[in-house]
Amino acid sequence: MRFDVLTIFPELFAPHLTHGVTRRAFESRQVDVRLWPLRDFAEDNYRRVDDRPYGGGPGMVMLAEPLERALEAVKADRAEAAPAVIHFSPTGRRMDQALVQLLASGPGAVLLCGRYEGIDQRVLDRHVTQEVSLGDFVLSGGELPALALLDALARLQDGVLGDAQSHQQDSFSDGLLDCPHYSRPEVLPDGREVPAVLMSGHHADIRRWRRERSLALTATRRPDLIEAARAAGLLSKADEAFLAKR
Ligand code: 9D3
Repeated sequence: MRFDVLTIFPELFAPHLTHGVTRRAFESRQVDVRLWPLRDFAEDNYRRVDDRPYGGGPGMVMLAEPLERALEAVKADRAEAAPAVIHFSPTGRRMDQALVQLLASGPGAVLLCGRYEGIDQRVLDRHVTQEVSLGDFVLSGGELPALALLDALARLQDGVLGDAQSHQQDSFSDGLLDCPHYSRPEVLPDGREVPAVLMSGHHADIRRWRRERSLALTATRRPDLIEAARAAGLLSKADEAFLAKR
C-alpha cells in the first residue's frame, strides 16, 4: 500500500522509516511512504506556505494554493481516481486499531499534516475524506499522528514481527489489554521475584494465568473493552467465571 505524506517537515519522517522492527516494511515498500515537501509547492521566492488569518486573531493559517498544487500532483501520481485523504486534526475521530486494520486492507491514502492554527478550510472541504485525531491533548502538528499511523500499519505487515503469532496476542487484537511480562533475572537484587507460575513449565497454567491477568487489568482499567469483548463473543465460560468471582 502507498501513503503520500504532505508536510512542511519531511525530515521528521526519515529516521522512523529506517529504524526498528518496522524498517523492513518501509524499505521493502510493503508500506510505500512518499514524502511531498509542501514548501516545494509554494510559488513565491520565500517559499511561504502560511499567512495571517482573515478576520484576525492569533497564529497563522496554512495557505490553500500550495496545498491545492501538492494535492493535484499527488492525485495525478496515484492509481485511484479518488484516494482517501486523511487530515490529522484535533477535531477528528480518534485513531484506533479498527482504523489501522481498515487502512491496512486497502490501497493506502494521502496523509495531510497540518501545522500552525490549521489549514484553509476550503482545502479541507474539497479534498479530505476523513479527519483523524491522536487523542485529547494538544500537539503542534499532524506529523507525529501520521508517524503513529504509519508505525501501526507497518507492524501489521508480513515478516515485521518476529513471531507471527504476536499479532493475535497483542493488546487490542482480541480486545483485551496485554498481560505483564517478565525476563531475567528470576530474582532482582531487592528480592522481587517472577510469578512462580511462569517458572513452572505448565503451559496450560501459564496460558490461563496470562489470560486472567489480562482480564483483571482490563476490567479495572478499561471496563468498556470487557463489554466490547463480551458483545463480540470473545469471552469464554472460564473468562466469565473468573470475572464473576473477582
Ligand atoms: C492552540 C490552538 N488550538 C486552539 C484551541 C487549536 C489547535 C490547532 C492546531 C490545536 C492543535 C493544533 C495542532 N494539532 C494537530 O495538528 C493535531 C493533533 C493534536 O493536536 N492532538 C491530537 N491529535 C492531533 S492530529 C493533528
